[in-house]
Amino acid sequence: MSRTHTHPLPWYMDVSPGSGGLPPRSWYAGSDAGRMSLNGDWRFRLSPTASAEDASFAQSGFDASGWGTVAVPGHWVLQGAGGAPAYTNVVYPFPVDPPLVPTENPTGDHLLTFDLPTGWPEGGECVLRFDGVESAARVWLNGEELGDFKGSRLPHEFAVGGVVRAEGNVLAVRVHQWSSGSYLEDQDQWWLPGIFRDITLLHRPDGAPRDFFVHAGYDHRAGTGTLRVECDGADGRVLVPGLGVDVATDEAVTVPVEPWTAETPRLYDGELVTAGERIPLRIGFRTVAVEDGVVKVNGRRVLFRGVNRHEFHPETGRTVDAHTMRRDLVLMKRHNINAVRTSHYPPHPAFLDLCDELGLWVIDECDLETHGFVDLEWRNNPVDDERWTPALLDRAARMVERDKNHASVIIWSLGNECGSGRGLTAMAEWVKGRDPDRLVHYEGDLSCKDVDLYSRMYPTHAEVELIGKRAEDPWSDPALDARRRAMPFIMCEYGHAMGNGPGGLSEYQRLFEQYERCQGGFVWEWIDHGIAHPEHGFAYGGDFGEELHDGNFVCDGLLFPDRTPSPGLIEYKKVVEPVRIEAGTSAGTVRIVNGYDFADLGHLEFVWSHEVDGELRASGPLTVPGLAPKAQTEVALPEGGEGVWTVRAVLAEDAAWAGRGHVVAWGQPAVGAVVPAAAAVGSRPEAADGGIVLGGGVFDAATGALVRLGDVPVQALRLDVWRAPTDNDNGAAWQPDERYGLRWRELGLHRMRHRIDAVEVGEDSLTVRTWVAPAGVDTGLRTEYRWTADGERLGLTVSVAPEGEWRVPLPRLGIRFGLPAAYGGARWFGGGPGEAYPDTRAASMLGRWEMSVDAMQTPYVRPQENGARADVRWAELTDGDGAGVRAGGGTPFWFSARRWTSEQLDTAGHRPDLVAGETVWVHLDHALQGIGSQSCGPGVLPEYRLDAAETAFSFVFSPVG
Ligand code: IPT
Repeated sequence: MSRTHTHPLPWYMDVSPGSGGLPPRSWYAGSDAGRMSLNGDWRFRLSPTASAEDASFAQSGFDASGWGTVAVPGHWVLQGAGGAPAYTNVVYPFPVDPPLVPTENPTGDHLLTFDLPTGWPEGGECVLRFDGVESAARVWLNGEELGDFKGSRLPHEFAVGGVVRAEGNVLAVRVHQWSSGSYLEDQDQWWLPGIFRDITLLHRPDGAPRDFFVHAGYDHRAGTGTLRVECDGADGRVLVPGLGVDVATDEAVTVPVEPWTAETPRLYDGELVTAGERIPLRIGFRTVAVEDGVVKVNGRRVLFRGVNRHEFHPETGRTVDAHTMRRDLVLMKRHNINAVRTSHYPPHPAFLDLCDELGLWVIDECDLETHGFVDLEWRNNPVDDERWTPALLDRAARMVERDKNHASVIIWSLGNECGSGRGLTAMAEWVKGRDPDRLVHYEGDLSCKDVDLYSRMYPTHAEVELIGKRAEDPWSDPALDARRRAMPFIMCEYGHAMGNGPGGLSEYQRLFEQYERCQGGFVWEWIDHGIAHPEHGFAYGGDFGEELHDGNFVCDGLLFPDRTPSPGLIEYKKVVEPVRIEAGTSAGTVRIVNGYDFADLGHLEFVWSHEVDGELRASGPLTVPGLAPKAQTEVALPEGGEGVWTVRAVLAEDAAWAGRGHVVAWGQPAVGAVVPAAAAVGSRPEAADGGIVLGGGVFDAATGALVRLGDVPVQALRLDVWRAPTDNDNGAAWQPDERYGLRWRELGLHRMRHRIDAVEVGEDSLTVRTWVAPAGVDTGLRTEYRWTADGERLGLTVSVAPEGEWRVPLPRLGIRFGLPAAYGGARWFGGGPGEAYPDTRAASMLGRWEMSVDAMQTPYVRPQENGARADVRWAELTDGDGAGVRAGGGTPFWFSARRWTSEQLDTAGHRPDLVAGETVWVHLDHALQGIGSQSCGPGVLPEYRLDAAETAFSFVFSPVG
């Protein structure tokens, strides 16, 4: 602990969790006891330091008319009330000297005057509840100090019955941005001080319970549920009309029930009736346990198709309204996500009500992270210092007590990235003692000594496979090793969704399906934390002038900040789809596999469609038996012949999260043969207009450059191997090797020179021989363009031979050319509708697609390579009249088009830096380097590496319209 501190420390710096508050209890909404929201506009004053010990503002009669206002709940730094957001991932934004914090400690004084509503009940007690304040608060009501607290994303309550009055109450809250608690809250996110969750005044009638604990297990053998509601501080009855249950509190009753699962979130409405209060209950019966080395719910192995969710809104930060919470969950359900880790703190409590209702497995994580100590070799880590243990236990209790009555919560997580230590052991022991019916998770201690499951972040596929076989490298202590080896395995984080990507999700999914120990994972993360910004569109680290920051590492979600799904989410939906639809063993059949853990297929309808060259020929319903979980069948498709057959599984009825007809899963059991474009040969090149004319093409005689195709001017058609590096190409600073984004730049692939060695006019061809290489090295690509024609059709074969030493893969291998801006309409037959790369192409559906070039862009918050379409047989770019150019391929190719160059994409820092120019730049790529997940995880798998090798590929161009 601190080498410098003097005694006594001010309250906000000492390690105690707080003083004056009530013990924690469960959170619930909707009882018949009176309540009053204290949300709204509060008077606000910001001071640059915490030293203002003058608490006169808390006294009745204080004149705050000169103060500004802030909205509560909210963060003052996002309301123009002073200060600014700051983003760091691991490093603390202040000198590390626990528990001391800087003198520059922004301090927000909040003041509200309120009257009790008419009809506020007499008698009983009153409780003032804070659902979340960052990072520490001291509270006065009517001049009387109630106490103080730390633990930003946890509830804190004070008894105020003796202080509150009918009229003219003055509630004063002093919030310090920095406190000893900040050392425990070093999560990878914006530092955002303020009263960011609700404040409520609650009436506690005489005879109301202090707390209650709903135990609702399910016996899958008997098909019964056992309900027992422990009640503290009152006796009462538990009523569940739908089950005919009417029992005393603390009494167990066993009845036949439908169990709760994330797939079938059956909740029974009930009521806890006490003399003083009637509390609505929503009861889900389920039992979670580790059996035979796997996590089972209701006796069955579950597979987590999860995401890590931070609370985030681009305007309001961690103040997330009810509509947005529901929207997150609806989006998750629509994308086949069945699990949430509440990284890295308990969410707004109402979020868990929605998880119960809509059906998500939840890992509820405690508000605890001390990651910044890693760079100090974990010296003075609070989780291994017993002086901090009371604060850790307080945090554990505030989470467990608050959230214990949720069916959706099946795992408690002690926190994130704290290293290891005695404090964590103490937390785990306390949690187990209080709630033996759930599992305990913590990833940061590889010994797994305190937990029920083995959890890792960002391991490679190869390591996951070893773990799946229970053949991982042994842990140093044999007893702990044996214990860990017998545990189930999850990845609490994987698939780092920063920028373009993540790649390699399908390969992980195969491992989860192959090894029962591998029970899935949680993609990092749900949403980009880009803050709405007038100049930058969405801001990230550094945009507010932070001294230390981690750039756009805060934008690594499956949703863009405005909650538009990114291609990563579309990919994840397909990879984790709960029904597999694939080619059957014999032609003309489709295999359907039910991959749900609990649900049969009764809630789905199946539809087939048949297309030829992208044109719909026929479609209709497909009868599929209501397969039990894990069962499969093969079904014959109707007669119909060649072409693309697509089968979709759609919701048969409206669900709470999507309407009837919503596509849950799809497959293309037959995709037809690839028909390469017929060769364009036979025409003779001729000299004309100072150039060379070959079929529909006009070339510059000196350089051999194509200048016109039919009526369409063409610019700078040539070999292109560069892409604006993605975040995954660049890799994270701590990645030891293979950071290709950097190595490509070192080699100079972004500044290739094209030397023309020969322009040869032949009998029926025009050949241009070139050397493509960066300055300063003798490594390059011998490149030959061979043009042929057949009437208006123009053929191009590009032959590439690498020479010299190529130690890096190529970003891409293809051609790029420019068309005038008018050619901004795209149509293609190939994969779509969205972006795809070699290792992110599961969701790419073969068909005919049409959209503007503008719509083909994926708006990553930090611009980077994007927008490729996979497996393209032909593509057209046309103007408003439908006239333009068509390109077909010898083999399917990758197609992208944009109104800026890769170089401009590369230099842009934010979306608004990309400005449409006079040219549409078209890329037709023979091959692309994969994406991987190296911005925080493993790189590109070997099969998706684009090594430089001798290659030839061809296209046929023809005019359209
Ligand atoms: C891991 C963190 O747990 C998570 O909060 C986030 O920072 C993520 O990485 C990357 O975005 S820790 C990392 C150093 C492996």
